[in-house]
Amino acid sequence: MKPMEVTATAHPNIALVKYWGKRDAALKLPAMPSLAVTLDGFVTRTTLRWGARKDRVFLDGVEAAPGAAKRVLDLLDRFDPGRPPCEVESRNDFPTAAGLASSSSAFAALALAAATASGRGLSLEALSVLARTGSGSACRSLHGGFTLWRMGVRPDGSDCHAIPVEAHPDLDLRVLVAVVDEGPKALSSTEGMHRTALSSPCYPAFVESGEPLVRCAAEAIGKGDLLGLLTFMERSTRLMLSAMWCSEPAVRYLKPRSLALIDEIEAARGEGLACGWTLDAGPNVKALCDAPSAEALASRIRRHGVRVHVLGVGGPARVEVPLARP
Ligand code: 2P0
Repeated sequence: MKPMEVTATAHPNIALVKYWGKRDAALKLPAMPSLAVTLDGFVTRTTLRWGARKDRVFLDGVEAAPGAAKRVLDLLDRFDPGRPPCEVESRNDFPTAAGLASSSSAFAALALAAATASGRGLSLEALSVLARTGSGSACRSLHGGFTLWRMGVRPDGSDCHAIPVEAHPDLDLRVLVAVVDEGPKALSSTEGMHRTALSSPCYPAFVESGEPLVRCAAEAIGKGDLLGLLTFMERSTRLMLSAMWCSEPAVRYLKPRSLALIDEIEAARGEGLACGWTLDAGPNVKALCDAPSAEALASRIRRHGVRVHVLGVGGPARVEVPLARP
């Protein structure tokens, strides 16, 4: 068989209504629906050699530890159980495993590269299902813009994938990523959400909030109602953080500076900027705002001594077309 090399890119996505807990850990089926925005500016670029000498995985230039490599190779097996040996090289242009959704773009790019290299003509929905089995939130990064991850009802997860959410043309959002700490987190999302689901008395309240908050947030996006969207995003975030904190032992990713930034963003809103905050599985704070507020908000956040990335809404995952040789 002739070796084939494919390169795919994907952007990470940030949840506006959160996923934190599974109803089926092996298939990565969530216990709640979620809604996210894909970010431009940050990108994962993955090259897959389908038909190499042996299986090898490199993440950001370094050979992956056996656990991480297995997660990658297991996904390739799902595309083709009889596949040839493969080499994977994946690079992020932003910090990995720091609560910046790096696994969402990594597994979306890998799934797209694998679909192309294996020659399987898959619908975007089927691709989203397969990306999900690599990392849950990856199913939302195949699309650009806003996406809704449906829970689905089938036990095999074949209807549990992301779908696009149409945004009002006037909704011109910016996402500010304030980097409080870019080191890898001590507790993985997979373990943190498992512990939360098993031990937190606040977890049921968070799970119940998912469906109505997704519906309200999707409506707000369709109407271009930014203030409504910010309200639903902050509510979902607070419910997730409460569920995390009430776990045994507590799941806590926040740092004092994260709280100072929340204060700053709320103060800016009090003074008239259209903005709100969210956090994920890490101490880094993300602020959502309209385009005209972005620079003023970024400079307020920088006063706290943190680096800020000002990002827009990103496009879908893509296969890079190789340049024709002369
Ligand atoms: C989300 N996060 O909705 C939530 C909010 C973090 C906080 O999805 O176990 O890497 O691979 O499905 O997708 C991070 O968890 O976890 C995440 P797995 P994933 O974006």
